Amino acid sequence: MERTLVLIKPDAVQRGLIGQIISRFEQRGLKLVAMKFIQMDEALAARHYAVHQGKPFYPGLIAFITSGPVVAMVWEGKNAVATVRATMGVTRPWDATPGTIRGDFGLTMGRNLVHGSDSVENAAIEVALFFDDGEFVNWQRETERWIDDGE
Ligand code: IDP
Ligand code: MG
Repeated sequence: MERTLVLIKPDAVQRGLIGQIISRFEQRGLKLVAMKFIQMDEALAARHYAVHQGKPFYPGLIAFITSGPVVAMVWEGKNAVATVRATMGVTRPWDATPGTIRGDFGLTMGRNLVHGSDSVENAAIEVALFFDDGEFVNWQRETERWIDDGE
């Protein structure tokens, strides 16, 4: 079963959109297995956005992601990585399809509300960056057979 990291970024927290954003992933059928409300420090931000180091927007990105609290979550399900990315919408909110999080709530790239891992490989790395083994909740969802066809 795939797992992926989602961050509700500081802009979405400040705008009071935590509940609506979590609802999108819940409604999609993904299963929440870990969650915490944290303020990221520079070190964590630098590790999380290491691939963007050296790019012109990097300093602004680090300043933004550490500017206020974020909600960090791990969502589980078949094709969880791709499903989260599709639910979020593309990076540039002006290109994001209405009905996606960025397409419904976003206007600019530097305030695009959510982060989601972009590959299964990166998801494993990012999940481990934010969560220790003991922070996952192993629970049985009673609606599972109405969501996952078992194929
Ligand atoms: P993603 O969040 O959709 O995966 P990435 O390309 O991984 O997009 O970029 C990480 C984050 O950096 C974006 O979500 C966005 O907030 C910011 N970002 C990316 N490119 C730019 C840019 O050209 N200008 C400003 N911010 C950018
Ligand atoms: Mg990315």
